[in-house]
Amino acid sequence: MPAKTLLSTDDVRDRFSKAMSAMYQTEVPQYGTLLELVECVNQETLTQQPELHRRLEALGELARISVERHGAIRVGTADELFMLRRLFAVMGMYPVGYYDLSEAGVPVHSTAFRPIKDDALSKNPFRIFTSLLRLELIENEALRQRAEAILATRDIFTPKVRKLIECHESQGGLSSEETDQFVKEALETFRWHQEATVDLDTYHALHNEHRLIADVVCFRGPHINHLTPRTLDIDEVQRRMPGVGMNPKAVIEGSPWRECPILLRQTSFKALEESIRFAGDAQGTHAARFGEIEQRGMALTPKGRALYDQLLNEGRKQATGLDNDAHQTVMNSVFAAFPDSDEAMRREGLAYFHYHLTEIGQTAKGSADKEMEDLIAQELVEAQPITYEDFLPVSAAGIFQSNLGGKENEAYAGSANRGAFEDSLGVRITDELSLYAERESASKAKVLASLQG
Ligand code: OOG
Ligand code: NI
Repeated sequence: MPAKTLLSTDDVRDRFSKAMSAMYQTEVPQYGTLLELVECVNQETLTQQPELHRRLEALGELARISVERHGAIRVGTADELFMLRRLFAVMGMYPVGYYDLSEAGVPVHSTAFRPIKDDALSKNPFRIFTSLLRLELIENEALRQRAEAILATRDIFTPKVRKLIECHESQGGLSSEETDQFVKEALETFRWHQEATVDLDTYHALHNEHRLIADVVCFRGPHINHLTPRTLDIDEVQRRMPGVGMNPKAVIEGSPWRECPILLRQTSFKALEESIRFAGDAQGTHAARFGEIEQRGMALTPKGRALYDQLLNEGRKQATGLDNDAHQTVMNSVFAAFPDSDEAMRREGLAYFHYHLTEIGQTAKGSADKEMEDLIAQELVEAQPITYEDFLPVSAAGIFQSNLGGKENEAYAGSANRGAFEDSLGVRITDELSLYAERESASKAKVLASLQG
């Protein structure tokens, strides 16, 4: 029998992300409207800004933007997280970054499953921000045990998806047909359910402790709670949202508009109140799902991030209670202290860059002993900013709170536990900063090696 042809994990991820986007469009029609708006603004932006077009093309990002999405889910137990890690590996998605959301008053900690290699990212950078509920942070012993008991009875995976995950692990991949089955079965885990698994009283008891606990515990599975397209002009999308019937949150989170965007700017529309049938036939509602958009910029070094955090906190203090226009004006003046050119950020070590030879550089030899800045000045080498591929949920806690409608619970803060999270996952988490730093230093080494000869 001829050997089976296996698809690359990139193809599996690409098929899955498209299927998930289609499912979410039928579940939340406003998401479809948001996709259209973002696509339209992106096309206009690329036409109006040829320099941005060139830059994205050079970064290998032009093609991926129209398929680029991130989603978010929340699970309840270590076993669920362990199995999800295996499920995402089928799609070439691995845990990157540890996020302690207790800092934002939310009883979860999280990672992002995402592709890691450059070619995988440029094919489809689909990411799923995945949070694990931390019942140990609930002080009410009886409530905690009730939540644990409820979670212990559910299985969020279909028997078929479990088989296909094992099949991927033993064969080293899936065939095209197996991939189609996998996509169909895996989607079941993330589907919305209009029926809760608990009665209304239990829902209220959990909801009173924290809305997110009810969201995780009371349903059959970890419904996808948003899917976020990437926009090239978030200010414009925010402006146009009311015109297509969407009510955006008050302000855009993150830095203000910049010539050279950094990290992430995000905004969203509020969670929908959806009707739910509870056990015992009671009707009620639950708000979980919302819409979000983001604009991505350069990945910052620890030095750049420290400056960003400092300015963001300062700006937020000054802008409390202002509308978006006034908020952005305040942020603009505060962020004037953050250099806004590739060159300045590179010289000051604020952002990560990918170095490569220019056409002249490719024919030049014997310049390897020069300083990188001299090679750039002589146009032998070019430095391109590296795009931030990760998340900032704690500095965008505004998104979290406005969508959870939530009270923050300060009692949760200060309880990061990366080790426990990794034990549940069953693997170590990759540190996101080390990925950017390695990419930068590998590109430098390659440039210098070619100039050696
Ligand atoms: C996840 C929120 C994190 C983002 O864009 O920072 C996130 C959640 O609400 O479960 O998606
Ligand atoms: Ni998000």
